[in-house]
Amino acid sequence: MFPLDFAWGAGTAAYQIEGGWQADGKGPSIWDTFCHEKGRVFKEQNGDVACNSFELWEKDLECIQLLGLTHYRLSLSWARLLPDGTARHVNQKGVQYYNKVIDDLRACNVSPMVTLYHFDLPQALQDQGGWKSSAIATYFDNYAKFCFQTFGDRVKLWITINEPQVCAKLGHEDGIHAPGLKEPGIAAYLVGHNMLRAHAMAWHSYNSFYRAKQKGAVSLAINSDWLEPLHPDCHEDIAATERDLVFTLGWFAWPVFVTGDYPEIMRSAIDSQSKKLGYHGNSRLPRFSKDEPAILGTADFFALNYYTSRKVKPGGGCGQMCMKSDRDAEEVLDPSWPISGVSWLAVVPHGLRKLLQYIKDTFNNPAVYITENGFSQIGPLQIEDIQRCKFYSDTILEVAKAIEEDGVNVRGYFAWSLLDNFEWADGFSVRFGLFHVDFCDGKLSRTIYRSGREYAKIIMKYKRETGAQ
Ligand code: GBH
Repeated sequence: MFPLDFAWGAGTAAYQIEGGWQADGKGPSIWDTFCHEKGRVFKEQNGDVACNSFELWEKDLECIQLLGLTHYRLSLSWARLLPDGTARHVNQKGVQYYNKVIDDLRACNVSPMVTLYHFDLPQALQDQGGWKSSAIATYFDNYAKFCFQTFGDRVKLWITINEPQVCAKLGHEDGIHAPGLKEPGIAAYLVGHNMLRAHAMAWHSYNSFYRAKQKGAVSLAINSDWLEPLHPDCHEDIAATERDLVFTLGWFAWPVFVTGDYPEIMRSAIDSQSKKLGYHGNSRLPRFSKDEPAILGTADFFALNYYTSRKVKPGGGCGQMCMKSDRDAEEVLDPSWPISGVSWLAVVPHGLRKLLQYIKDTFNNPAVYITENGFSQIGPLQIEDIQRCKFYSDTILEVAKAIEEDGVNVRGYFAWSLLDNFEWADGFSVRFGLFHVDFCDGKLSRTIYRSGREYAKIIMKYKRETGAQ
């Protein structure tokens, strides 16, 4: 049984749904720039229009109500609110848009969970070095304070940064996300570091200036696959799994929840690779300064994005300086796991239960929100998406077991995503929505998938059993 006040949600992100990339005074973000360059995204698609939620928000609200969600997770476009990234100039049209979204949600008895940063840095700040620059933490903190001040009377659940690991690695090591940098083995650690500093500063600002009055909670959303040794009895595989977990989950969760610093295994792996490759100088993994706000304790709950699982063995290095070599862990799929529409998403619902248990044991039994979990389709449209129905019912059953049998303090579950949307480098070819969006019909009509109807039933059953509204 899910506890009273359990959050039943679905999520979206500004760049993936809003469109209106230049509407009403919005400044450009790194995703605008990235998509407008040749060869970056599937078929050169972009989020200029996407689901046009900037104009069609009320259609989204209808979808939210049809599902019966208690919570909706959205992200704010930094450059829509502060076009050059700084509070020197506030775009009131942007403020009005989000005020309306938040007020409409509340009028329908749906609580907003708001992400401040979901991959879309204002281009003006990228031009000053972006996440690689130390100054970004203060810019982010100012933006966060502006949002707490402006929306915090009505928003009680905040995510500062979504998936810092993905921004750092895909954006600055692999170059397949904006800003498209390929600086292997160095930039990602620097970016991750500045994201942790930025997150911590924003949490401290909330704690000092807003918490007493607004009484909300702030965290950062950490993505992790569940990882287990390829051969459960093989010591090398066990050690590789531990390293891999530390380089994904531990990189951000360890500093925030356990010690205020990176896991020792991570630093020693990086430093020993540096030595091996003859790289001299400071550790490529930066150190936190004692003069800055502490990182430890800067999360009021654990926000987890879970999609899939992997088996792990040593290896996978690139022979040069890169994160893969540092990590020395190769991930493989278990042939028994079905694959969804995209190759990386093997369907492993029980991996979520195991990961939740691991989080409970490792991070001192925190309150957990599953802030993303979902299933993708490609190829011909199937409104009767039977596979995705099974994915959701199996996964939600695993969450129930984690709560009832393992005693994990899970407080909410957010399906990804409310709508089919702009799936980053995959453009519109990959569909995660509970609602289909027709990107060809000019009206961007939203149509509920069978999985949307099934999710609505699960929520309705919960409401009936608990008497929740
Ligand atoms: C989430 O990340 C994002 O927060 C969300 O915006 C997105 O829509 C959703 O996933 C669905 O993808 O292409 O083989 O290099 C989930 C973590 C990390 C999973 C990057 C996919 C790419 C693997 N993602 N990973 S690959």
